[in-house]
Amino acid sequence: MDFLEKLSIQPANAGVSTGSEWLKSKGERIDSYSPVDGLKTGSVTAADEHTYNQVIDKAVKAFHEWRMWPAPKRGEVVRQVGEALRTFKEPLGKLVSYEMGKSLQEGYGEVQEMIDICDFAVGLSRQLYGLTMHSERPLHRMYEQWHPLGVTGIISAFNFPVAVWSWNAALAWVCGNTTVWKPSEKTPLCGIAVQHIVATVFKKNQVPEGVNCLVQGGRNVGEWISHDTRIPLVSATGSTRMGKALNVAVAARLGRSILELGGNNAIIISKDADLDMALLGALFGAVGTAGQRCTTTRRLIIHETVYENFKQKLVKAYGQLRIGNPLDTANHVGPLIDKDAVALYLQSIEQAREQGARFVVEGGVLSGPGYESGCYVKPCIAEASNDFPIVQHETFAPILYLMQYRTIDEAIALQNGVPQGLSSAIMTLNMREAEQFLSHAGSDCGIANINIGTSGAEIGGAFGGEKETGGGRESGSDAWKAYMRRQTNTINWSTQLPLAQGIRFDL
Ligand code: UN1
Repeated sequence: MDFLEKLSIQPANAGVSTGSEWLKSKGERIDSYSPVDGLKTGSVTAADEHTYNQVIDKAVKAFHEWRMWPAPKRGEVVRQVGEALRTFKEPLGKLVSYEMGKSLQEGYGEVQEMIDICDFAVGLSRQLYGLTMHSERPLHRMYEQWHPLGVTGIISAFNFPVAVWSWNAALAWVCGNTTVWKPSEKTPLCGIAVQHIVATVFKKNQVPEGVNCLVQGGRNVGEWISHDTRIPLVSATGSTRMGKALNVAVAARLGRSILELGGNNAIIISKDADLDMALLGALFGAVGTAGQRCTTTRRLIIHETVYENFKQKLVKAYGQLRIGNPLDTANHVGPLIDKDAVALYLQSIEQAREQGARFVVEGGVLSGPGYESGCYVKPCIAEASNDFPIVQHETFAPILYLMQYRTIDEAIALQNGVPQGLSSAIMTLNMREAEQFLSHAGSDCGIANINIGTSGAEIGGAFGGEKETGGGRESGSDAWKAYMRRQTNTINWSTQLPLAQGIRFDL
């Protein structure tokens, strides 16, 4: 595994860093097992309270320096981080694939998202625009400025072990913030690799120690971050359960959070759809990343007149899927992250059956040569009703539910009829349906697509969703504003002091 060497990963790694420096911690050891072959890849030492506090103090101190760098200078450093990622795309993509279990192409794709967000952030560093306003008072000027906020906590999930961090970090840095990252304890080595890559660039540019911090650990470290008043913004990706707890803790201290939580994404397949296109979109959306994206397609809402035909096509396509080692590019579907995820998958299939679902493609765990890790499962399809509790719930596995509709209103109501609101799509060539779906009376999700599946969003748009998805937006568009504080300035260049609203206060 030469990629580990290329990424400076040791069998045992310190897990707490302020940039180039690594701190000795008495925290627990976290072992990383690959779901690809079940083997132990390495370990990291989690942060203990003492090293955690040292890191946050350093991040606060570094903020005071970093915020004084002109934003385009910060952007230049981020440009170089993008360049370094280009150099390391191959080994880092492989590590993502091996540690997390997604296909090699998707591993590379994830590193590409990191590169893309760096490019985006470089341009952004010259475009942190505020508005100017006309004052109601004579010889006065009003405008707003966006100032850096402070330390940004980033809590990321195993399924996008590096890209989601980069969406946050690249933006936070050009905005003048420092970052403290807690990667998922299921993919700790990805965090180590990225830390090394960024450290080289930061060192060369004399970026203060503390701008890019890493604190490995489990839930307790996440809790320290969410309660920590030194961290004005916490950006967290993960389950709705985690997000609800974190949100309460951050809100209780009136901090800010960006939440990117669960999805329960559907594609509506209209009678006017290009069915071949719909098939591809549904297939990648449902089985890509073994159903472990927040944007994974979990429900297909199919028009009754094309239902049987589409179902047959889908069943046939599932029959052709190759499940196996994700580093082998001939395979379509890799493993789930670990055995706990496999247990949840099996339990969900059981619950679906009990609640009345009818499986048209059966699930199951694969065994035998190549499947020794016990994490490879069969993507499955069930006909179900939208109101089954299991259908209302996000199961992070390749289980796809099919349902029928008659009218477009009914289809949209089904699509919206879940607690989550991340991604949605309609496959149709009918312009009226498409526009209705995108209208204020259409999809209630943060992402709504026409003739594209639910997953695979580009970094240029704001990424995130409504309802139990948490409401946060990351990545493109003006998502950067969440990482800054807005200040309204009024300047009087007259010789008088006129008051607003025409108030007179003469002596
Ligand atoms: C996630 O699953 O947390 O749209 C992020 C997509 C990817 C990002 C998914 N660009 O599927």
